[in-house]
Amino acid sequence: MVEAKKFANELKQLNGALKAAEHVLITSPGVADGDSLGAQLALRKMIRHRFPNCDVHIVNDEKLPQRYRFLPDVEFVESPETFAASRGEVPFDVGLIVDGGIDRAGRVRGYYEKCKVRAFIDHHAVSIDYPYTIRIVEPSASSTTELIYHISQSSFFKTPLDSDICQHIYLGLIFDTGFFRHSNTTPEALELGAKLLRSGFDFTRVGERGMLERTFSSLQLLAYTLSRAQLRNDGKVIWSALARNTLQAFHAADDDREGIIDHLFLTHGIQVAVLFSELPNEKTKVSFRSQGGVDVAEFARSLTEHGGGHQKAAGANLEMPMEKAIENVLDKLDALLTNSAKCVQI
Ligand SMILES: [Mn+2]
Repeated sequence: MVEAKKFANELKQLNGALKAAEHVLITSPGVADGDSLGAQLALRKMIRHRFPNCDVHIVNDEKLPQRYRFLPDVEFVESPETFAASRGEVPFDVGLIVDGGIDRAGRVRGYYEKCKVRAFIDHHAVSIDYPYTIRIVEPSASSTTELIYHISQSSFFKTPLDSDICQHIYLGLIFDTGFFRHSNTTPEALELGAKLLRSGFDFTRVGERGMLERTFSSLQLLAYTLSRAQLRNDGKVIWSALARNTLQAFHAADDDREGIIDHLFLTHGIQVAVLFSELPNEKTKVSFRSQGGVDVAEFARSLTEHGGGHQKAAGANLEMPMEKAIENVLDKLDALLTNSAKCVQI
């Protein structure tokens, strides 16, 4: 249950800092996804409503994926290049990072660290140790946009729920819950979905364009990767691999890999799905999905200390070429499944 009251002190502090601020920075780590982008756009709307004279910039280190460019206000999302050219070195007063920590904010980290007030708003249970000035973290929120919704409706901000902000919040909700399917789909998340729909935006369009639509390159990449999938361990494991030259052959971008693992995972009878993606410099990204019997977060951590995620969805970046990673990871997974099968028999 998400309650803004729980963060009354933090919200008071945030409101005070924003009131005194001229220049505000909003960012998110890594490549924007439906939740991190929705959260940034909704937050911008909230701040601009309460403090119309405030100069608010959304700056992300990575390029905004094409699929989100239909959203309202998306023209306000900047990259460090365009931003530095238009603005120069004027420092920000308040920096806000949403849906993940500052450790993965890339080039935006420098701007954030110079802010007098550094706020962190997130729903992930684990976060890095960083001296944030204001920390609003609520793991019971299905998505960061659900948390932003409650902040925006608190007595400090009272943001009107127009159809634009409702789209932003809705995109985060459907992205992080997988269209209200994953275990983080709480009754509150569904009730919020219903409330947002009442603002009258085209939710079919937001769901299809923001979540399901693929470019033709990406569709071909998906088809190719699925056609090369293999079963293993009596059909309990399904896996496939994506080489960099395959991406190039289909003129596909890195984020075109999005969603492939979910197709593998939804194969009847499997327990674990694994997708290997070749990275530059002889590194390999490995992603896992599990039906629940195998804790893939624990397994990912056993591969490297930087591995992790959730029990049913996890990943790791391995410092080895893809061929070696495939052999290594699948052997270890076989051993794990064989051992757990023995345990069940006893
Ligand atoms: Mn999220």
